[in-house]
Amino acid sequence: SEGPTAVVQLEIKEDIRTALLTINSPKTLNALSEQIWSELNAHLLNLEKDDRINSVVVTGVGKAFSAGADLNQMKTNKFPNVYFNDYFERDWYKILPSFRKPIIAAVNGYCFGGGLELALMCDVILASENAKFGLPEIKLGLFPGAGGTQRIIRQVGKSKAMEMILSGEMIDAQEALHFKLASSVLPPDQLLEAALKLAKKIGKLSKVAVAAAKMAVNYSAEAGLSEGMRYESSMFNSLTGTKDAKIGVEAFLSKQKAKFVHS
Ligand code: CO8
Repeated sequence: SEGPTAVVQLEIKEDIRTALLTINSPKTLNALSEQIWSELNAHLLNLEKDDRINSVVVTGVGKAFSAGADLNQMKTNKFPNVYFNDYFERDWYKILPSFRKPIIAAVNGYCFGGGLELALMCDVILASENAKFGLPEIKLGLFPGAGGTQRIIRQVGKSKAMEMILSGEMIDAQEALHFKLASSVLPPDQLLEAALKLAKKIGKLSKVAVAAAKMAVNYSAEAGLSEGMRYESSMFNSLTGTKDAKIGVEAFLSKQKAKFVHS
């Protein structure tokens, strides 16, 4: 066959309406090569249109979720080719954050640099007990360049964000939990199960309501409170006109389980 072997594995779990994306490049600790980004993006673009899928779980093989940008590729960067190839503004930068369906990051180990920035673009982070989170770019004479400086502060607050970004030191799973970077910490052998369980719960709900909820929550990062509430309110009003909202409310009142039609 032509081209390099795929390094991002896609598994469609139709029964729970979930897609599992696994980064499988353990020899470089799942460092984010151009190939990994482009495979991730290609999968996401397909999954967004895939009616079988309501939510996505992303994880990594081996001892890392991802150790960040692929430094072998980064070392060949020169300003003109970075600039003219739009290295820091290309699709990978936009597809994940604007993906409409929920994405759960199941962080199984090292989650560094661009890897943490990838996790921060997801909606929920679940951490394994042996996960380690860090933004070590400063140690390379750089700083986080894929949303890290903007997103980490919203999770952990200024003091911890500055500590992580300025020192490049990592934090463990318990600290990540304490600073609200992760929503829970699980034994390594239960991490994926927990992520899929959450995905399954979401998968049973109205796809349109879930997508709207995700958009409304993410909008809080862009807007002030009154503008955000106007957005919330117009989204909410629109949702009341969906079939699913009718089905959901009627099912509750008649003490039955809602069977959503996702429209
Ligand atoms: N890129 C390429 N290869 C890597 C990377 C990486 N980021 N990280 C680890 N590797 C390789 C190592 O070179 C090593 O290869 P080899 O076996 O051939 O020597 C192999 O993975 C295993 O790594 P270690 O031997 O170092 O494993 P340890 O368990 O001793 O240490 C660590 C694990 C602590 C995670 C360590 O590997 C480390 O510090 N890695 C570098 C982390 C780092 O600096 N990441 C930040 C990169 S910069 C960045 O992410 C900027 C993002 C900007 C946006 C980019 C979008 C694409």
